[in-house]
Amino acid sequence: MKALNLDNLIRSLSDDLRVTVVIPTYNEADNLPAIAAAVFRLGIPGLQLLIVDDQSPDGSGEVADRLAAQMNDATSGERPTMVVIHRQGKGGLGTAYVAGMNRALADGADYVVQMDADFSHSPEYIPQMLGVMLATDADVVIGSRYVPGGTLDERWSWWRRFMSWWANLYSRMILGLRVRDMTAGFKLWRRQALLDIGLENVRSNGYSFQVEMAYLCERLGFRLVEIPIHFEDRRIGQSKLDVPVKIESAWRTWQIRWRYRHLHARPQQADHPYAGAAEANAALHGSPVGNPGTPAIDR
Ligand SMILES: Nc1nc2c(ncn2[C@@H]2O[C@H](COP(=O)(O)OP(=O)(O)O)[C@@H](O)[C@H]2O)c(=O)[nH]1
Ligand SMILES: [Mg+2]
Repeated sequence: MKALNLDNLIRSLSDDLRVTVVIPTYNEADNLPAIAAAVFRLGIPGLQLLIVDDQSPDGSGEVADRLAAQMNDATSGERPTMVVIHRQGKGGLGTAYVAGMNRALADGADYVVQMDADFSHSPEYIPQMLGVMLATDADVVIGSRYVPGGTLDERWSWWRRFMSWWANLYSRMILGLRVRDMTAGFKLWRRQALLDIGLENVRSNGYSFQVEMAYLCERLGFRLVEIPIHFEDRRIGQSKLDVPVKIESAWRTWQIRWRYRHLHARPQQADHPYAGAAEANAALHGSPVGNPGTPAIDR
């Protein structure tokens, strides 16, 4: 039997796939042209790249605007190939993702990829992630460092390895989750999964944004698939997630456990895989999913 070629599968289906890749940037001017080129080189028809920049002092926002103008001039699709959101000042990773994901959903994306600008998350995995999502009916596919086959950059010091291992163990133990890579920032989301989560309620802003999203996925009964990736150290520039962000993540883990203590996934209904999750979420938030209303969550 011929082996399944995921790239071919994606290309044959991609007329119907509206994929948006969301990349938040803060001082990534030197990475942006290369990462944008690498994403577009995948050749996934209809793919949109969405940059969320926070007035980066190094001019990332202007670099993104220039790239978007070039890309959109050269293509004539139903929707723009590249979009840039400019926010006023450094607002944090979590709110940048929420802004980008909301825009992607409003613009009709069926699949949303989240990833760093710094090549830690190789765009080469995106076709595989899409293939796995389509083949397994997963709601979320996670590019994971901590499943068999996943690897970390050899240049990571023992201290960074230890801190990453510790952050994962800490949040998994406190929240009682099965996901292996709790702080993974490389994910593919199905549209309905993001709608069911209710992004307007997500509070965490640093690494804990990833933890809160992973927690909601498991509690809402989503199908999660982790695929192994090689995680490369950022090629250029420095990490934007500093010590205060790490401290935020430590206490947020407890807050996440407290806020969502009443959240349980309902049994899923055969004809609508999300029905249970949506209902549970609506009950939790005290308002229909997708309607901001007044959420009934402990703050
Ligand atoms: N818009 C925006 N992007 C951010 C912010 N903080 C980090 N980023 C971006 O989020 C991604 C992850 O941050 P990074 O520094 O790579 O974190 P690390 O991989 O954990 O060291 C990168 O693309 C950053 O440029 C922020 O406050 N606002
Ligand atoms: Mg990074």
